[in-house]
Amino acid sequence: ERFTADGNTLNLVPLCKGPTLPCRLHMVCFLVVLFYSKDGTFFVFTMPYRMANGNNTYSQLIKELVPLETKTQNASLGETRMPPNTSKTLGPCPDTPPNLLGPLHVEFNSNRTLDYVRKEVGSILQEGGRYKPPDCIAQQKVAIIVAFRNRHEHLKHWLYYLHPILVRQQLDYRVYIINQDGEGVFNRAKLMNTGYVEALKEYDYECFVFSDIDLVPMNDRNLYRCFDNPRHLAVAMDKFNFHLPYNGYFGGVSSLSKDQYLKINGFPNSFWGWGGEDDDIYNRILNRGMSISRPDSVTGKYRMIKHERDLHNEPNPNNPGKLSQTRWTMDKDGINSLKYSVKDIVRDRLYTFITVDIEAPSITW
Ligand code: UD2
Ligand code: MN
Repeated sequence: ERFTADGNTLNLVPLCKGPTLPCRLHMVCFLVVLFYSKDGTFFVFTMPYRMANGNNTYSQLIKELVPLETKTQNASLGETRMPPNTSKTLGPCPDTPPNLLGPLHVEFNSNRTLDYVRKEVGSILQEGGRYKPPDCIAQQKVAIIVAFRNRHEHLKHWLYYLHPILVRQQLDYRVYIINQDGEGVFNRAKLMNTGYVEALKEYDYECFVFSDIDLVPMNDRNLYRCFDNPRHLAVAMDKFNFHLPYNGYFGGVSSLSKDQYLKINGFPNSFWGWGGEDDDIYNRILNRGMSISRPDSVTGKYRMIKHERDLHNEPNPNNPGKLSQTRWTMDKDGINSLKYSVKDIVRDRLYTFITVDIEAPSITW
């Protein structure tokens, strides 16, 4: 007797009629499957699906971080209570982080509050938006730096997606939101310079990732680390139909090691308003004999949160003309000429929020 039609009802458990041996075996198998799936080890079935379709839900994503969370707590307790030699037994994290998922489902329609994000991912982080792998020594110490003003709506989505990704990537990292004070003209590159200096005041970072607040990677194999050459990470954005808009494009998200950054004298401070600063950085890199490293266009996919141009970040008509001068300006306009003052530092669970006065002019063009 197998699964056969019995009148118009289907006999689904034909083997289980009374306490016979086949019946018991059947029940045991059923319970074993139930047990394993509850335990989270059912991944054999869910993983290929997620990897193929990028359809993992956020709760799945977070669930898989829970063992890390427990380890983090143990590790931090361990650090204070155990003798120091325990930390010496940690080996380096592997070149390829083992828990990456590949393609990710990213959408910005859900209502997410900062409190909700804090509840979801806050427990795996330390104050200031910091994480450090508990079970191995991270390959790089990375400061994630975001130029910011008045984009709290984007900040929530960005934190919601980025933290689990960065945790999976086994980085020793902290998130710095560099908030431009006042109503003057916005200056993305100068804010990034400011973030570089402020980050180095508190930790010995080797690598700096500079990101827009509205860009979320769609693949966690796009590593937020530094490479042999300055790296452009946002190579395939939805807004550019998942292609590079032009060969020398360096906008969105990039990473530079401390050495690479110093070699180009950091970023320009003089690009006020929208546009051009990323091209100047690109020129600086080529002028110093380096090239651009990039992920492939599948790994480098991004979604940008749709938005209007902000107030006081209008395109500056003076910026494009400056690009032919980079070779001569880059040595005197950069990290060596940076002037700003810190107004306030807030260490939230999800980020370090630094408000800075960068001596912004009001629009003069
Ligand atoms: C493009 C580049 C960006 C930069 C910019 C020109 C993409 C995806 N990005 O961005 O890297 O080169 O052109 O300057 O092509 N911001 C605020 N508040 C403001 C204004 C800007 O927080 O009032 C920050 C925020 O992080 C934002 C970033 O600056 O993501 C870039 O500004 P944008 O998003 O308005 O410019 P967009 O999308 O054209
Ligand atoms: Mn944008």
